[in-house]
Amino acid sequence: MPHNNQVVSSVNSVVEIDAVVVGAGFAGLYMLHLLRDKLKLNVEVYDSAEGVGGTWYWNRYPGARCDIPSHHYSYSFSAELQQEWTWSEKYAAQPEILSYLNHVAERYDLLKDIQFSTRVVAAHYDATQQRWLIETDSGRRLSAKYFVPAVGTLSSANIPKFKGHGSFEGEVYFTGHWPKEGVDFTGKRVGIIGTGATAMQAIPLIAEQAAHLTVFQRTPNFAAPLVNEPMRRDVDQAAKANYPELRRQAWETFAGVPFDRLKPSALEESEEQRRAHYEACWQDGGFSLWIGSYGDILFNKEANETAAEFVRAKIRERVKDPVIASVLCPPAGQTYGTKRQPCETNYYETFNRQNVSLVDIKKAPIEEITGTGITTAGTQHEFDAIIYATGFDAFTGALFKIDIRGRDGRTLQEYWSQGPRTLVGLAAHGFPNMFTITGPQSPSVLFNMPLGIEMHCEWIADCIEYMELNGFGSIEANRKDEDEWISHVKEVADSTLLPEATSWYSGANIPGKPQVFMVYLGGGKHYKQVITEMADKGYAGFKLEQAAVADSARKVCEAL
Ligand code: FAD
Ligand code: N01
Repeated sequence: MPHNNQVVSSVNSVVEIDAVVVGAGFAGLYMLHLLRDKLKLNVEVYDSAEGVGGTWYWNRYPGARCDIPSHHYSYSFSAELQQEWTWSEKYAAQPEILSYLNHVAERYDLLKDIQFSTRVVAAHYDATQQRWLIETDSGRRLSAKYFVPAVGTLSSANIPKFKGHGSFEGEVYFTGHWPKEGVDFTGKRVGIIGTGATAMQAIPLIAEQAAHLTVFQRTPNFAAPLVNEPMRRDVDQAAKANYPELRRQAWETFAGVPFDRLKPSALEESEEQRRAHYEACWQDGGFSLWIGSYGDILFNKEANETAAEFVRAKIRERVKDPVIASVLCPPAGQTYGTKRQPCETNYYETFNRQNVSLVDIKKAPIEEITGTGITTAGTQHEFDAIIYATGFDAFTGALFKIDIRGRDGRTLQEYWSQGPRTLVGLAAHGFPNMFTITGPQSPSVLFNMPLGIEMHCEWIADCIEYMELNGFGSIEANRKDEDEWISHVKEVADSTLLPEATSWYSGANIPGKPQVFMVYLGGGKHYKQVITEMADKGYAGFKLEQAAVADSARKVCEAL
């Protein structure tokens, strides 16, 4: 993409619209609906996928499903939508969530404004025009007042480049780009790298099919059972009769999902009481143990260790071979739940199968990918297929793949070279009229994401409406307010145990990535109050400039 002045001078080939949204997942779909159908703006959405769904379009690996109950892992903005959609399982699987998002796209007639199989490659801000100049890989060039990269926090795959990368002659799969038609592993020798939430969902199902499955584990993980079940009619009816209350309760909690067993402190109870309480949470399943058991386990190491030891005992109970169990057990000193707790179904029992083996690559690291398999510390493992379940370059990966340049041509990558810099996770100084959704330094991945996405999309739409009705041409986060927000995010994070973990929350999974804790841990409810108050005060913390040129978006909004 040429520099700003050149783009302006070759304006003939540039399509003028009000807003460009990148991504057609939960965020992009709702953003389109609000900007187009509520504000009546002229909006185009782009996604490199062939269809809607985002996460749920790409992650088609066996076992992919949500870890928040389906009634919560869904949009709340429409009572009708809530009533007409019936989930078939307590925790919906990928195909069902994808069907749901397709239903939403059709119901709100969104597809006609989404260009699929098209990647946005560049977005440059032109301060004179107060517009973004955006380019796609199909060569389409757009001038838009607003740029909303709804590109997803977990959409850019982390694919480690081991020695010999690319030389394996068998089948290679990436969980985050799983083939649409599925994969049949029957009779095959399969190797899987990674033991995060993704791998833990896939491993039990692949093991049932493959001739042999070898799991390469670097760091053992604390997981708890999901306890999924077919949707009970009474549960569905109760949810549908009480959706507003269900959502209200969700907003009262830290992570946007209600749990009714939460007690203040693990240390205030006897060992016996604690064990019984952990057991009840374990039986509830999902995140009940993690964020629904005791309020202090993510703040106090001693309290945390009680939960950690409870999970270790469960692993030892479920895995028959004590040597394998010891490799699967996170060692003393590794805190529980400071990485997102994976939810599993038969994961640990899978290691009791004869056709499954575990390789501890912390002890014997992967040396090389060869034409026929993987070499670890001198041992060659032969495979027909290798699966990378190695996670994501979270928060910044997908944004950095776009050549985003703000004022004076400064790239987002340069501005964030020491870690993300945002005001409330929605905007960055030097990047006017650009809004991120569930971006770094917002509650993001530590809050029920559809609810968090709705909160952000509604805030952005309200902000745009305010700008248009008041004749503003640009809105930009103040550097000083950004500094204060970043300090606040750090201060809150440092009061917990989470920054201590080597996790993708801090960028620790990506070699060379600055390690900064990227999630706001003040809770969704408090955060919502903060951003609402900013808006109520005329977007306190932001600098608003009058429009330099008359624009169509304003006329449309004024006509409403
Ligand atoms: P995404 O769904 O990631 O969509 C982003 C879209 O942007 C993608 O389709 C991508 O192709 C597109 N895109 C990116 N860059 C470009 C570009 N340059 N040009 C064009 N298109 C581009 N969260 C929960 O709260 N609960 C859960 O249970 C849960 N389960 C999850 C399970 C898995 C396997 C994963 C990976 C994540 C899960 N998450 C969960 C997080 C999940 O990512 C969010 O809940 C939500 O789906 C994110 O929606 P989104 O629209 O923000 O981003
Ligand atoms: O990714 P991860 P994920 N050499 O980063 C290993 C959501 N999600 O896709 O731990 C060897 O957690 C890495 O090892 P280590 C959820 O938010 C939700 O599993 O870094 N191994 C780890 O074992 C989740 O937290 C669900 O030592 C390497 C694994 O690969 C997030 O997505 C399901 C390596 C990656 O684990 C990410 O989960 C799935 C290397 N170079 C995902 N690099 C639900 O249940 C990485 N690894 C809803």
